[in-house]
Amino acid sequence: MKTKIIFSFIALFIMFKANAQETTATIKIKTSATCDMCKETIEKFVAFEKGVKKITLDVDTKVATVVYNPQKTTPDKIRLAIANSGYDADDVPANKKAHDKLDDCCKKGKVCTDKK
Ligand SMILES: [Cu+2]
Repeated sequence: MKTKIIFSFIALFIMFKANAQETTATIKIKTSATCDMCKETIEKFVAFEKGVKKITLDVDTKVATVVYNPQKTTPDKIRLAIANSGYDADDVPANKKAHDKLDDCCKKGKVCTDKK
């Protein structure tokens, strides 16, 4: 009897989880990325963020399109993750320490056209 109850709880939990994973939302975040290296840095960093399913950054427009699970993360958290990778994200300024570690050409105010 007890195990039956536990099993139905587990089944419910799995169903709930499966449902939760299906919900996705998409946001576009303007970043301070300037080249393909910036793109790689941001994409790699944010891809590991909890709840983020997919991130693609368009270098030309500097806009990152992020597909995420709204039950696991929020746009604010994603912006913060981008900021922590060293780049501005909408109105969230880049984390200074992370920004200082970036390659010279990827720093704010610089443009590295040769690395494209
Ligand atoms: Cu760069």
